Parts: sequence; structure tokens; C-alpha cells
Amino acid sequence: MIPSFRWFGPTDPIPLAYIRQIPGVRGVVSALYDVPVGDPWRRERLGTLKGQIEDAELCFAVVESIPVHEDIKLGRPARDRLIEHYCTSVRSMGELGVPVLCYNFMPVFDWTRTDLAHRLPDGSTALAYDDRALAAIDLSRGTGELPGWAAAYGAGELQALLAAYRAVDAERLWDNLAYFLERVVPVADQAGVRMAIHPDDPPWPIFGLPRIITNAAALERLVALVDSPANGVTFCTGSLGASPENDLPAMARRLGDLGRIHFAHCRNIRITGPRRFHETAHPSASGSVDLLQVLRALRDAGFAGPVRPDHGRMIWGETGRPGYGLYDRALGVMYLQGLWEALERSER
Ligand code: DNO
Repeated sequence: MIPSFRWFGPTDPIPLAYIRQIPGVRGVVSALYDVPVGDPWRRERLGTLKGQIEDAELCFAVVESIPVHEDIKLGRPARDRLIEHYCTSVRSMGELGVPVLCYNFMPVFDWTRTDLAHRLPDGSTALAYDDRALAAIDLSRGTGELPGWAAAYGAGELQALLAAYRAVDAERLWDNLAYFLERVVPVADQAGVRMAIHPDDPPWPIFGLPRIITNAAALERLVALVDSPANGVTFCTGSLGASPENDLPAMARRLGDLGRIHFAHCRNIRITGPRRFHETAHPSASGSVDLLQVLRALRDAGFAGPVRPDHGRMIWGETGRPGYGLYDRALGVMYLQGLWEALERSER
């Protein structure tokens, strides 16, 4: 595996120089955060980001993410032009040799939580989700009450989007995803870029919006939509692990054997009730995900791509972007490397 770390670009309070000091970490996962959704990413802009990463003696391993415009997910007429822009961005990645693109196809909201500072017994805080708390959130005045999304949408804009999605059920969303992939995957293939869809987080519908990338059957359906190695998956243990129906090692083995896992997000969560969980420290003993077995499955399948720790807790008084402090993610990536080294050396 290529131990990697997410970096939110030059405005990230965690400098690349710190990431460089985490033993073993070589890959950086980043994006152009100031390009409006739907605009093409120009090679020059992405090249500048790549240069900054390489100046720190790290390598640009993954673009996470190029956001998919809602008009593509909704299947609106504007999608053809937007997909063209998306292809331009993918070509820019290819020209610069950035090999993996993590993206998602979640309507309106990307990852969603109901508490960004859930207190754990050791005094640390972590992100948490409770379906009952979500049901109590009133979106009629916009996203103000939704943790992490406060400034995302005003009331009018959000209501219009939610209304538009009433015509898009899960099957229609699958159709729109297929339409998108049929046009982008061949371009990615040509450009030497592997697409890696991120599972829906949490892996069930929220606010009446469909969510389709949720389980083993969905991931297999996804890779069959366009049968190309460039059409793959980000194996996110925290997202998929929130649903007790998901047998993560079995899923990693199956998709890994198909050669369709191009990137892994490895973190832990603890399921505390139906559609209720909180995030934890990375080790298997801290939560419901058996990370040793997941990594074993990835390794057995010959996976050699980038892996990053995912959301960390806030510990040691750190403050910052929820889920993306330095300390707990650094502990996480060390743990993942320890497991990997043990797996690797026990085979010799
Ligand atoms: C959350 C991340 C996601 C991910 C997107 C990919 O922390 O894992 O926001 O970047 O879903 O498009």
C-alpha cells in the first residue's frame, strides 16, 4: 500500500512539512478547492498543486474529489456540457500523471453527521450520526441546523434541489450514474486515470434523497456499469461499516479480486443502534470494524494502491476541521502501517 494523507491545499492549517514527518507517509490526497463545481480543472492549476506536493518530497497520489454537479446526478439537459468539463479535468489529471480520482454520487449532501463533537469516554470527541436526530432537523430554512453543512445552501436553493430530486428515485439515479460513467470512464481509461467512487456515507437514504452506493450488491452493480479497470471504487471502511449488513473483509476480497479497488479510506466506527453510530480511534478494538481482516483481504487480493486514514477524533486539545485534525489521523496511519507490515512479514 501507499500510505497517504489528505491535505486540503495551501489553506490547510496542517502543512505538508508536518505530513512529511509522519513515518512512511508518501502519498498526498488533495484537490482544487476553489474551482466552482462544474467548471473544468485546468492542467496549469492542478500542476501548481502537484508542484507544491512534490516540493515537500511527497507525491500527488489521489485527487479527492472532483465534485459531480447536481445537474449530472439529476440527469438535466445541462449534463452533457458538465460531463465534457469533467472529462477535461480527468484529462488534466492524466497529463500530470495523477493516477486516481475519488468522487461520489450522493444527491445534495456528501457525508452527513448529526454531531461533530460527540464526547467519548476518554475525553476525546468524534463525529456521530443518529437517524432520529436527523429526522428532527428542519431543512425548510436551509442547512442551518445540519452540522457541517451550515453555510452550504440557502433555503430557496435547497428547497428547489430537494423538489427536483422528487422525480429521481434510486433507479433513475443509477441511470444517471451509468450515463455519466459511460462518457467519463473511456476518457479516464485513455488518460491513465482510475475512477474510484466513494460509497455513500451513511449508506442509506437521508432526507428522502436516494443513496445507492451502500452495499456489496451496489458495488458490484457499479463496476459492471462500465466494464473497465478505470471504473472502480474507494473502499471506505467507515462508510460501508456503518451498516451491519456489510461484511467488509468479504467485500474487499471480492472487489479486490476484480481489480476494482483503487483507493482505500480506513477508519473505524462503533454501531450503537439502528442507523446510529459514532466514529472512534482507528484500531479494531475501538469500534465495530475489523481493520486487520480488511487489510488482510486487500493484501490477499494484491491491492498496492493508496490508503489513507480517515476521520480522526479530536485529541490532545487540537481544534480544527471536524474529522481532519493531525494527531489522531497520524496515529491512525501508523496503526494501518503496523498491520500491513505484520501481514507482509508473516508471509515471508
Ligand atoms: C469525508 C470524505 C468524503 C469524500 C467524498 C468523495 O470525509 O471521505 O467527503 O471526500 O465523498 O467524493
